[in-house]
Amino acid sequence: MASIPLQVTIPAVAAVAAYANARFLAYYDLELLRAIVPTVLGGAWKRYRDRVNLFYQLENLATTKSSENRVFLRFEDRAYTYAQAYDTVLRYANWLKDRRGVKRGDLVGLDFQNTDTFIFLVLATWAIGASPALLNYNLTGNPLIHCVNKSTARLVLVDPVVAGNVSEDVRSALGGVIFEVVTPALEQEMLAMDSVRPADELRSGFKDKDMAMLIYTSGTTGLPKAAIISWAKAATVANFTFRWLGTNVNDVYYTAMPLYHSTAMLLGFAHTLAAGATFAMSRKFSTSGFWNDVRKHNATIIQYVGETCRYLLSAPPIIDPVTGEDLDRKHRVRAAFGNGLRPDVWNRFKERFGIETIAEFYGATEGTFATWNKSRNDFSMGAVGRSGSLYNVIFTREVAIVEVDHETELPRRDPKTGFCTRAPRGEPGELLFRLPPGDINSRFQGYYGDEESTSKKVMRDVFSKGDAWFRTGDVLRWDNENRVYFSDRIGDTFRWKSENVSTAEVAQVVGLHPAVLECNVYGVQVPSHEGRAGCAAVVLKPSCLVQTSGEAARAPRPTDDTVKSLAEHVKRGLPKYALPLFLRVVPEGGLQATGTNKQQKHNLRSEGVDPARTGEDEVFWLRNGTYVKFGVADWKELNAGNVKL
Ligand SMILES: *[C@@H]1O[C@H](CO)[C@@H](O)[C@H](O)[C@H]1NC(C)=O
Ligand SMILES: *[C@@H]1O[C@H](CO)[C@@H](O)[C@H](O)[C@H]1NC(C)=O
Ligand SMILES: *[C@@H]1O[C@H](CO)[C@@H](O)[C@H](O)[C@H]1NC(C)=O
Ligand SMILES: *[C@@H]1O[C@H](CO)[C@@H](O)[C@H](O)[C@H]1NC(C)=O
Ligand SMILES: *[C@@H]1O[C@H](CO)[C@@H](O)[C@H](O)[C@H]1NC(C)=O
Ligand SMILES: *[C@@H]1O[C@H](CO)[C@@H](O)[C@H](O)[C@H]1NC(C)=O
Ligand SMILES: *[C@@H]1O[C@H](CO)[C@@H](O)[C@H](O)[C@H]1NC(C)=O
Ligand SMILES: CC(=O)N[C@H]1CO[C@H](CO)[C@@H](O)[C@@H]1O
Repeated sequence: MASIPLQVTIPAVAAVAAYANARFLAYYDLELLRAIVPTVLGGAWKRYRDRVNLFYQLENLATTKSSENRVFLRFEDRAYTYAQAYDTVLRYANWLKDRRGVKRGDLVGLDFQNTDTFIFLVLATWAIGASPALLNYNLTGNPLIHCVNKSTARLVLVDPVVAGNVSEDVRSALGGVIFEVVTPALEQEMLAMDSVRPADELRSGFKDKDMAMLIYTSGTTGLPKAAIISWAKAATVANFTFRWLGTNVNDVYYTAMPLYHSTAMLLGFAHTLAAGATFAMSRKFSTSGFWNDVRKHNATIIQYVGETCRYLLSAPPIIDPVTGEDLDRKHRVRAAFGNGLRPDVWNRFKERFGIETIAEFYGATEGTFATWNKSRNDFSMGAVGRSGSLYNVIFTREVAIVEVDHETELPRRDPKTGFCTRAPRGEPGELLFRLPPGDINSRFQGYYGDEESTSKKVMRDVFSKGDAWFRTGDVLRWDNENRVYFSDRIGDTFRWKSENVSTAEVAQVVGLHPAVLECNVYGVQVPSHEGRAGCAAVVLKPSCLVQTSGEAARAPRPTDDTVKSLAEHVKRGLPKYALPLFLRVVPEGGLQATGTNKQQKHNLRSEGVDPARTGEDEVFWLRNGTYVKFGVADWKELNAGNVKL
């Protein structure tokens, strides 16, 4: 598996070098090694020179002749060179320090959509040895109170566009915190500060494991958790990814994913900074605006997450209003980089938009490792990682896929030995990463001020007494050809007829049906049945719906043919126990997603198929081999125990 320990030590590099002479070195290994070795050595050099702070990367680029006039940032109609951005950052830093009393080691809350100001403020906090806490701008009320409180920030700077989300109840619940909207007038005040470089002392003495920033996990259930992103993690992820993708100074990296999340912040922004390239962004994602912005900024690399590519695929082609030309392939994008691209979208996306390379990675914000695959063909379509034998030799020590107990949602322990068992090749299991048992913190910094959540991610005595491993909560399969596939999130897999059903794998099959634009699969409780029955919530192509002209806002109704062919399709593609017994047709935009376009399941799951809770949506169930309407009478029959599924 192509796994990148975020703190590989020099001895590991030496080991790698030794293996590099061996005959069995595969091409993918070489590609990865070319990225890893300089990253590791670069990290050691930074530590040695007391320069772990990413501010120094901006400074180097801004004060070197060959790069100072290169464009660093593009946003809307504005562009800043490295030198201009550096000048602005120094002024903002001095404002934070002198006018707001922010000190070395403090946290500053930033509640922003993607803007140039947001980027400058992140760099400005680093410039004075402080760290930003990146708040999800969409949060309001209790979740926002919780996130700000957890961060311990005394100052929260707010984007004027989202100021409405910081309501009076938030301000009064957090009496000691100052919320300040960054109006154009306030920005003028910041810009009027002197452009003096804050002293090195403010940034000196920080260690690899110290916090660069706080990023909140989107927390599909419960309140967000504040993951500590260390300097080592930020720099290693950034440096490894730019080397692996081959990002160079002429590249323009474009993202519309929110910068408060690690994907855009680390794999987008920090990546571009490490490469010394140009970073372009949009305020937020919009299906209709995406390609126009890509063209406007001359982007060469685009970033996607989750269902982003599916949304882009489902949109009609953009036609040039003047020439009538189809603009789908009119761009300079050479690579799409991200995570969560489903196999059913992979090829269609590449073909329609003419994109040569898809680079898919897997990793969690708070995780300690990641896996990578860059693909120009479809051999590994849908795989999140691929590696050669070299990696397997070195990293089977560091990585394990273990059998899971789906009742307790924990890795299963052998009743006799008390230890966990590695899943056989090709079988799904939870992905674990080894941690140094005596010094967990050096590799996994955990959640800020949240011992309990932190310790839940660490498992001890897994294969032997005293060892320690990081739990990803993700179920993966690692096949005999060394391809790694994402199977499911733990907790999403459900039990039916004594079998374990992976929702992600079922969704992949359903998603391949031509009528399906988007699909979300989950298990629902049905009266008088053990376990959970599969339910697929789908958004269908308009051409597969009964046209009900005149009637506004009616629930979409699939045609009989569509429903029939969906039943045939799932029966062909899935084992009997995994068939979605229920089909819920939702209107476009009806499937909830996070700010990074990742699907959410919990609401759908709790609504189940009770007609009182599914609203206007039409629900079907599989009877005698085909989908038929499911209604109140059927629900009553189920409740009365008259139906066996
Ligand atoms: C990351 O790359 C930059 C630019 O090549 C380099 O200056 C820096 O030392 C590297 N940092 C780490 C931690 O590898
Ligand atoms: C928060 O602000 C954004 C941007 O104005 C808006 O789209 C969103 O609906 C707001 N959220 C709430 C819960 O009001
Ligand atoms: C903030 O956190 C502190 C310490 O965990 C807690 O005592 C306090 O109740 C929290 N305040 C709010 C408003 O949630
Ligand atoms: C994009 O490229 C075109 C053609 O070379 C050029 O005219 C335009 O100025 C470029 N736009 C930006 C934002 O660099
Ligand atoms: C399903 O998961 C349970 C609990 O982890 C396990 O005991 C059982 O063997 C699994 N069943 C199959 C068919 O894999
Ligand atoms: C933002 O909040 C609004 C209101 O709570 C919600 O409808 C919307 O889905 C949220 N958007 C994102 C991207 O989280
Ligand atoms: C299924 O087929 C059987 C036999 O043809 C029939 O008796 C039964 O009513 C059918 N069930 C449904 C739900 O259509
Ligand atoms: C980096 C990496 O592992 N890339 C591989 C991803 O998968 C494709 C197809 O198998 C390979 O060609 C890449 O080398």
